[in-house]
Amino acid sequence: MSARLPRSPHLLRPRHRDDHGNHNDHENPGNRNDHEREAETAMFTRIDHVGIAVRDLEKSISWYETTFGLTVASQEINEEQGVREAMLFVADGPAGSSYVQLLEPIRPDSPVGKFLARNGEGVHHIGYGVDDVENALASIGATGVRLVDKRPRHGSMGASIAFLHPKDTGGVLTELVQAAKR
Ligand code: CMX
Ligand code: CO
Repeated sequence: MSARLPRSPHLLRPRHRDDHGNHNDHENPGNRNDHEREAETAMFTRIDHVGIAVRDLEKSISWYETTFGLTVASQEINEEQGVREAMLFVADGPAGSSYVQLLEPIRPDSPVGKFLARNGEGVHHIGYGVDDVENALASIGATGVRLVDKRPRHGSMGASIAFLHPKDTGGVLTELVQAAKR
C-alpha cells in the first residue's frame, strides 16, 4: 500500500555501515562524511525520552532517583493524555536533552491505563526529537503509517507532540517531540 504513496527521502535514505558497524563513505568519496550528511537529512534529531508506564509515580520517581541518581526536571498532569507524569533528566546533547518519562494513568480507560492492565509496568513508548513536528507528520503520513494524531498536541514541558500508531511502527508506540523554544 505504501509503495503507491509518495515516499519520503528521510525514511528511505539508507545508512551505510561496514562489517564492523562503522559508517563508510564509499558513495561519497572526497566529500562530506556520513555523519555530516545524516545530520542534515535525518528526521530524528535525538532520543528525547523513553516513556515508562508505572502504577505509582512517587514510588517510581524515588526509585529512579535512588538507583540511578536521576533528577526530576518537571512534573505535571496532562488531562488530555490521561496521565500524571514526571520527566527525569538524563543528559544534554547537541540537539537537546534526553529524559526518562514516568507515566501514571489518571483514568483506567486511558492509553497508559489500558497498557498497564494488559502488560503491567514497563516501556510504553519512545519519543524522538524532531525540528518541526508538522513537517515530520506530513512526511511520515505520506508513507502510509497511521497517525494517531493528525495535528500536534500539548506535551511535557511545553513541547508539541504527536503519536504514530504502534501497529504500523513494528509494535513500538512512537512519539514525535518538538521541544519548546528556549
Ligand atoms: N505499545 C505497543 N502496542 C500498543 C501500545 C503501546 N504502548 N498500546 C496499545 N498497543 C497495542 C495493543 O497491544 C493492541 O494490540 P492487539 O490488537 O494486537 O491486542 C492494540 O495496540 C490496541 O490496543 P488498545 O489497548 O485497544 O488501545 P487503543 O486502540 O484504544 O489505543 C493507541 C492504542 C496507540 C491509539 C493509544 O494507546 C494512543 O492513542 N496512544 C497515544 C497517546 C498516549 O500514549 N498517551 C500517553 C503518553 C503521553 C506522553 O507521552 O506525553
Ligand atoms: Co512521551
